[in-house]
Amino acid sequence: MAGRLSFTVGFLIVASVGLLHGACAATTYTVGDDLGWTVPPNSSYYEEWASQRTFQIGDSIFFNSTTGNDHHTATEVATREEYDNCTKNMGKIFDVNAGVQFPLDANATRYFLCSEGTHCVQGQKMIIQVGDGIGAPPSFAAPSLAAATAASALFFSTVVIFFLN
Ligand SMILES: *[C@@H]1O[C@H](CO)[C@@H](O)[C@H](O)[C@H]1NC(C)=O
Ligand SMILES: *[C@@H]1O[C@H](CO)[C@@H](O)[C@H](O)[C@H]1NC(C)=O
Ligand SMILES: *[C@@H]1O[C@H](CO)[C@@H](O)[C@H](O)[C@H]1NC(C)=O
Ligand SMILES: *[C@@H]1O[C@H](CO)[C@@H](O)[C@H](O)[C@H]1NC(C)=O
Ligand SMILES: [Cu+2]
Repeated sequence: MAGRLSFTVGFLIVASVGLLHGACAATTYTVGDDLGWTVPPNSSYYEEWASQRTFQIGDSIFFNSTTGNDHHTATEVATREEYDNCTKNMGKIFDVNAGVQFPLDANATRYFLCSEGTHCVQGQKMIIQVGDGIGAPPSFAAPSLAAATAASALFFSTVVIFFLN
């Protein structure tokens, strides 16, 4: 009887430790930690930062740029080639001076850069491998389409205003 009870209690403890561990597994990483998201001291800074961490589904990355007067963006581009090229005006562009968070919602390899001036060329860029890194981020297509729609809406309203004047 006593043996059975302690077995049950032991099982419950193991089960709740397992649950706690599961609950703690989702982590929000502040990109660059105390440095935040800015022009780094060397061009491999953020790639090193990311390679020292293990990202998994459920985690988030938070871009914070509060120091200095420089303006920064967190731009996600679709391919390694665009990343290597520091391609601008593609993908999702977020003004990060208020901070922006990206949920890592699927195993994928994701490419982020700052599209201000030469910041990307100076190393303000980062590759995030989520899990096994296989596959495209599912959140990529829809928001970039929405951004394209917004851009063309802006273009057409500009054209309309031009003709009205
Ligand atoms: C880049 O800077 C960081 C922080 O100062 C340093 O830890 C790292 O070794 C540097 N990497 C290179 C390649 O110089
Ligand atoms: C961004 O970083 C600064 C400096 O470390 C900190 O004071 C601020 O609270 C952070 N902002 C957010 C929204 O976390
Ligand atoms: C990257 O740059 C190379 C060389 O300038 C160019 O040929 C290529 O089309 C660019 N690719 C992208 C995706 O921007
Ligand atoms: C994501 O990758 C990890 C390996 O890092 C793997 O254990 C897991 O099953 C993968 N999840 C999905 C949904 O593919
Ligand atoms: Cu920047």
